[in-house]
Amino acid sequence: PPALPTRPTSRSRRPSSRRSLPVSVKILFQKLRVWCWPQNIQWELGRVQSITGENVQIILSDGTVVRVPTENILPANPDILEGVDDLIQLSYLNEPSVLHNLNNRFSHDMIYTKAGPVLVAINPFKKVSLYGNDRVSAYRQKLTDKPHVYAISDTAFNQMMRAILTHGLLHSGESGAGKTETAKIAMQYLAALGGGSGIENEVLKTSSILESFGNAKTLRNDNSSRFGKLIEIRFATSGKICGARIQTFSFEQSRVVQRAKGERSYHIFYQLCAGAPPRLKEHLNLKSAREYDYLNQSDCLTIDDVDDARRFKMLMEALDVVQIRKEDQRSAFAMLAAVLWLGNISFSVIDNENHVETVEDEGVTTAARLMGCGVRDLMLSLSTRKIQVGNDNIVQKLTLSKAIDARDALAKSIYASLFDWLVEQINNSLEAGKENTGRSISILDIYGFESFHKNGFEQFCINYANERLQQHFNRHLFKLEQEDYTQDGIDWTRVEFEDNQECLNLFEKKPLGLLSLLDEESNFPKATDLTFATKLKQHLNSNYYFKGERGGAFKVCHYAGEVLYDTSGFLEKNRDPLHIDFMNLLSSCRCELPQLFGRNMLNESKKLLSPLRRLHATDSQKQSVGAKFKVQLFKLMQRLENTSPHFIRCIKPNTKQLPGIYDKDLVLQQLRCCGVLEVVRIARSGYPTRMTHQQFAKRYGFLLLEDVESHDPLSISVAVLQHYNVLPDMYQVGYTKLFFRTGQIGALDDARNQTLQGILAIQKGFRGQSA
Ligand code: AOV
Ligand code: MG
Repeated sequence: PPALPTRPTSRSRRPSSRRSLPVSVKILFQKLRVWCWPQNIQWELGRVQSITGENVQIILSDGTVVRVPTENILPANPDILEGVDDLIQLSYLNEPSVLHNLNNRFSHDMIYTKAGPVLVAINPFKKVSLYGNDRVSAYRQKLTDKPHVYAISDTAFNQMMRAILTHGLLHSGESGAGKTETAKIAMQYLAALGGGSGIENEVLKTSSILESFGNAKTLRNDNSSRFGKLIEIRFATSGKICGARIQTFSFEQSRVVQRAKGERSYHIFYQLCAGAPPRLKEHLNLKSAREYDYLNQSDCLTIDDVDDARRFKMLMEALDVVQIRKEDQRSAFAMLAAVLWLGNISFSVIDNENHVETVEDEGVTTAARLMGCGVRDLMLSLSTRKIQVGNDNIVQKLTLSKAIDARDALAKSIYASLFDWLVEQINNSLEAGKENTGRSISILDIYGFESFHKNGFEQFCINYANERLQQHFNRHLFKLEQEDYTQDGIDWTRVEFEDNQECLNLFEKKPLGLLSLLDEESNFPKATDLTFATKLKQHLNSNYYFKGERGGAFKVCHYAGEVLYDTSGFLEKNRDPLHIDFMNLLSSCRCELPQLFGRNMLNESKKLLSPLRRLHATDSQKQSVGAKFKVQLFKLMQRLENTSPHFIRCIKPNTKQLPGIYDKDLVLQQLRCCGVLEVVRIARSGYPTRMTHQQFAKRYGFLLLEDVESHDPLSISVAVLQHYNVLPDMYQVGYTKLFFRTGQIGALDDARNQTLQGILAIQKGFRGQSA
């Protein structure tokens, strides 16, 4: 059998029930269109010329003739099915056919394709003429039914207005696959649909604000989201947007102080340095980006085709639109500058034990001025630590590395607090005094799955979140769907799918899961990243989804591929240490924002320190970064459970971020990971429409034009189906429900509408006569 093309991160250690090789063509005959696998490179399209025993001679599209064993052949779809809108329509559903169909569409800029209930979106990496007012109105007026984010948003909107109140548009895909862009396009459509109140403009502007503060250039994506976002757009009974609420989660703080070469910190820093107007610049003592250590360390200050100064102007306008007061804006910029200046603070070693003092220079004086605290206070809190011994306070000098860690921790938490504050301000403006009708469409856009050469704690969290989201996808499209069939007793052959529950267990199990073990080790004073790695190996090496590696490394078999994690920094990042001295310093600041940050942090830590709390401490209150992350993720999943989901799978066609390149292996890997073929298989052989016997009898029973009152709902239902000649393989009768294949209910509804119109006409005529 053909070796399946795999990427280096293929899931070689997983059980491969789903990955069974495609069944080859059973009946071969001359001129049959087939896919063949001649040289173990890729699938090629050809026609059968002759068959001798186990070998087949095939003429490829370019005229070459190859001999291929029969098991390396799969049926190809007829010409007429080239580039179909929905993969359901393919006669032969195999990997080369699906790849070919998507490629065909992609090369004609048709980047959207339906895969049953799921929308597949392939990133074009260029402007495509699929958007704008004309397109929006075409979808609104149902002049087109081509697959599109507009179409899926329209469906959600209509369902929300008619029956189910809450919906979710859930974007998933690898880093750089187009989740954020697609989410924005969906938002634009909803804003056009529910526009008029003016609030839609505010909603749209939030994206660019949050992108400035929460996105950065990474090696995978020039505009990579480093936080997760769920924006709930609320609608009035009239269908107009009446408010919104943003929930963000797990923000990548470490980027503020360090990151890989070739990556940038958050866009806002470069935008501020490039675009601040002269007076602001002077007030903040702002220099160019290259003069800040926090920015220049990763050898990357600009992004091709991006004008940071112009972006800053746009940002200031957007901040006005969401009604952030000018003085608050200025305080926020001051905090950004303070973070940058903190990074330039240096220390001098004062004894042979490596203890340090803070150097009194431009860095520390400017940072202190911007934060509104005394220079001496800041210098002291950076280089010393107060500890309590019995009833006495002792001041301890810090070593160089500890002082640098402390400085970085302060910078990170100021930035993270600023981000949270910003989201809160935006929410206040979006929610203020708005009615809540319960109608909403939530749009989920998180950071995509990441696998770099070196993967740290950040990737560990990001990929864990993606694993959870994949579980949600599986549950809805495979588990719940099929459970419904079997529970209702209909005849159904199960479609297998790759369940990722085991991998989630590896993360979440107590006490022997990755997160628990990490917390345990983080609480242990003498532990190091290496002892953590050893502990993992000790307890988890028999787990199928885990593999201990040399040094401090380990591998996890994610649904989207194997990832090698390096444990260095795990413990420190999980502890997230901000010393109480800093909290006190912040809450004593003269400027409003740092005070606010300090107070919030103090409140949180007080919660932690109170003995009663500690006694009842649950996971959420232990507050390690990993544990907090898990709680946030569960809260998010809970909210998603209460919405009717619409899935959008974004696909990255190449890793170069370039238009026109369709890397088949890369696309195939992503299609496999998210189980696109299986979804189509279920959709094709499944029964997407279902109604209880009662519902059906009530809706269609009157069509029989006879006394239906005396019969039970099931008998009426079956009589209707027979009367309208619905073929037996087009529906199934379950214990409580009737299940229909695609399109069947549409035909019945047509008949119903005709009859209703007939009745109406007769009534009118009758009324006309009597007048
Ligand atoms: P992501 O959200 O999935 O990655 P983005 O939405 O940021 O990916 O997309 C990456 C880049 O692809 C964008 O900056 C655009 O240049 C381009 N792009 C995506 N979709 C489209 C489209 N429909 N039309 C034109 N260009 C597009 V990450 O946030 O890294 O997981 O954490
Ligand atoms: Mg994104």
